[in-house]
Amino acid sequence: MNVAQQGSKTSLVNDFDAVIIGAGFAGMYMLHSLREAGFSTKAFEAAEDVGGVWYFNRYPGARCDIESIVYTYLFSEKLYQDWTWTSRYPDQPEILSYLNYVADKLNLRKDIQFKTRIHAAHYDEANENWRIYLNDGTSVTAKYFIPAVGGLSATNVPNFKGLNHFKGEWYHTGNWPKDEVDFNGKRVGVIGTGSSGVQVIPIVAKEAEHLTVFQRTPQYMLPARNHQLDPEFIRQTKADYKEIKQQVRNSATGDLRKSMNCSVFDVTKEERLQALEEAWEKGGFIPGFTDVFTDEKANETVAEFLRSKISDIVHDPETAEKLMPTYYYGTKRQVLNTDYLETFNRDNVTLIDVKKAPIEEITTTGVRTTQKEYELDILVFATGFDAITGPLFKMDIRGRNGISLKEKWKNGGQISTYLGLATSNFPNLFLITGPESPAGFTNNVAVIESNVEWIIECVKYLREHDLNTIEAEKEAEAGWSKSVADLANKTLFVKTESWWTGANIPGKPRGLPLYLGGFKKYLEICKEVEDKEYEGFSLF
Ligand code: N01
Repeated sequence: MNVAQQGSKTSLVNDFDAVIIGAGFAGMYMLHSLREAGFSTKAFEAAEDVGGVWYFNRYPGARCDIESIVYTYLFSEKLYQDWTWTSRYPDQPEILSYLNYVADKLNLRKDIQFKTRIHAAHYDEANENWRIYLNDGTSVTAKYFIPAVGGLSATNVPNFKGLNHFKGEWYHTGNWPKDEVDFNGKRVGVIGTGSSGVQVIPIVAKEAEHLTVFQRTPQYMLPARNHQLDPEFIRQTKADYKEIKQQVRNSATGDLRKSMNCSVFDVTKEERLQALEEAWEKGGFIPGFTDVFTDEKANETVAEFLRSKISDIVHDPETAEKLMPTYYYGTKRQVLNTDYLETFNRDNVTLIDVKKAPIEEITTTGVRTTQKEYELDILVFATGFDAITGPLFKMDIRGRNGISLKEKWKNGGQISTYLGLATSNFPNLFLITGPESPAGFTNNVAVIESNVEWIIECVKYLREHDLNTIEAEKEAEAGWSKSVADLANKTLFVKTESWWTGANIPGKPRGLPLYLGGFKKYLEICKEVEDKEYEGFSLF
């Protein structure tokens, strides 16, 4: 037991100054920072070890689509210099190794309790603390409660009739077993063609006797052109550490992506096509024209270019036609791929359009659509996540007067936060990559670092000023939520069904609770609030 010693007002004995949930990128950095600042801290993690989503998403082909040199902690030059990434886009085993390296270097595991789920956290107004309930029936108390659970950790297995009766094996990409799954000689079905499906499909196709892909919405495909990093590039990125950190923090997306800085229509058609061809050859995300996500006609120019690539690559015209997306380009999270379209030229791969012929049932031996039954030995759900709020709603989080976070945000569908970092009626609860933060549209590691650093400065301020509690004010929160919604409503993103808009989960309220003003602007706003001694928050 630790006695919270900050400030004369604090007489309560809490188990910890801070409790964190999760030991992924966010939880690990938060734990390190709180400890460095002298706060007694405990992290709880459901998995057996560190890694967060990179612990659970160990499906074949799992790879990050943000470049390794920035999908990494930048807060510590020593950590940066002592680790060497091997490829442009790091795969899951390498990211997990990296997080293990960090956990070792910073000696984090001694303050993480693994194999422990938190099912509830309740704010106690009398004691001004949080009581956090563990799955072993015990509970702990802390002044600060920090669910560092990310936005993409609550897996979504659609409620198909009959799944319980399926006699084969089935897996979700986001909760993949540690033991290798053997696809050799098997009839495999994959449902879902988002980032996860697009990565797992080419790998499974090479092993399985037959692969059936159940696609509801085709995606625009961008080639990753992943490659090994050469020693000179590695030497240079290490030498450029400070500039890279600076560039990330001055960017719109928290990475080194370049933007075109002009409208689609400021250049000629030839110039536009040349820029798109160059981007296609280079691989990675296409540098954004300023109006591509706000103007339908501008958007269509890029969409048309990407559709033409599908016809170029896929031999069978009928299959190519099924793979053609019609929604606004980029308004579902963009997908980088390696050999995805080429996979449909294989004889052992079949593409089924389940928008046309929806899945009716999982039978004991496979999947039945309204048109046909497909016999399968293994079924893979690449069906994504109950994103953004899902991981928080899995817990019973209650603030003042017993008000539940789920009720606050779900009734009327109104998610509301201040800066994506806090929400009124939930004192001393801090979010990392929370709803209404730039996460989801930004390199998440960059958002994590900025959120953690803001939180640390905040709790240090509270300690220095002998304050026990910080809480977002309702007016500030309403203002932030409105600005988030206003920015989103000017874009084409809100017109498409995606996990960003909540449309992937039946019955989930629609919206786009992510800040689209750009990472740099977000950092400036957060800094201003900090400089004005937490304007928009009540401190007491
Ligand atoms: O999930 P998704 P994901 N019947 O929601 C389909 C990050 N990530 O796991 O589009 C039939 O994108 C659904 O169809 P539709 C990244 O941010 C990153 O792939 O809703 N199909 C869709 O095709 C990413 O965006 C990396 O019509 C159903 C698919 O399942 C996010 O995680 C790798 C269905 C789900 O796609 C989520 O990606 C992996 C149903 N009932 C993930 N329900 C990298 O860094 C859903 N679908 C590369």
